[in-house]
Amino acid sequence: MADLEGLTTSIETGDRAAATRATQQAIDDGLNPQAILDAMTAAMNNVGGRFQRNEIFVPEMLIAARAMKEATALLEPLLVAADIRPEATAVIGTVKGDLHDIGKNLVGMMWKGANIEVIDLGTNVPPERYVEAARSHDARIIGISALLTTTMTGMGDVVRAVRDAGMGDVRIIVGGAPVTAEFAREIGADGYAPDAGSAVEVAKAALAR
Ligand code: B1M
Repeated sequence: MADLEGLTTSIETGDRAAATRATQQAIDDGLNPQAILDAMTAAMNNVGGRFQRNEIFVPEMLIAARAMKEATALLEPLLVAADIRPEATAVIGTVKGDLHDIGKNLVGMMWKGANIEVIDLGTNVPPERYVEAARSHDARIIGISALLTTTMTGMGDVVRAVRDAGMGDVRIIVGGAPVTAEFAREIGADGYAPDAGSAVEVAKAALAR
């Protein structure tokens, strides 16, 4: 029987086998994918809090992140609709200097599920790479993720690089834990999403403009 609390605990402790088992069980039992994802995200929030209180350190964060990644990979097919022609292409990446990619990957999955083709540039992406990829893939959306207060300022560099390249019709959407709607406005982004679910609505609204 599905055990979402057990799923949270197994990700928190970095037990990959238990995390994937619990995820598969929850899927097989027909639980709502969003509820499964919420149990996983709760684990990462607990991990973040414990890191802040110096109860755990980077290696523990890393093994929790690995367990989360393996577990979310099982969820991906449920979040992605198959066999439909993409409405638009988006390139997505985590900003230069930043290696966090779980949130970015979730946004990518949700966009795929919303019929947007996603070109994932990975992490530590410099501004010129977003520009080149958007141009070569004829993308209409650029998604930038940042998890660190020290790297979020780099999002402004990406916006400038895209505008300087004369790509005014490309919509830039930003997000990540330290990012706010006000910050997004300040740097001239076209949209801000606080989570992967709302990133779909924000992308659709940006495409409709
Ligand atoms: Co890091 N880390 N980390 N870390 N880490 C945080 C972010 C931190 C808040 C922990 C803490 O202190 N409580 C803190 C940042 C403090 C700050 O700047 N304010 C921190 C730190 C300090 C660091 C290091 C500097 C630690 C060190 O080395 N001393 C270091 C930096 C490395 C670097 O990037 N250069 C570091 C390293 C790491 C690991 C590598 C160990 C690992 C990342 C592994 C990986 O991603 N592959 C890691 C982890 C796992 C975390 C926490 C625990 C979890 C992040 C996560 O995956 N959350 C995190 C604490 C926390 O967030 N509670 C922390 C789950 C994920 C689903 O949420 O990414 O927020 P999130 O994504 C959400 C939304 O933000 C939004 O949608 C997602 C889903 O709903 N969203 C978007 C994200 N991107 C979006 C883009 C959009 C729209 C919405 O549009 C394009």
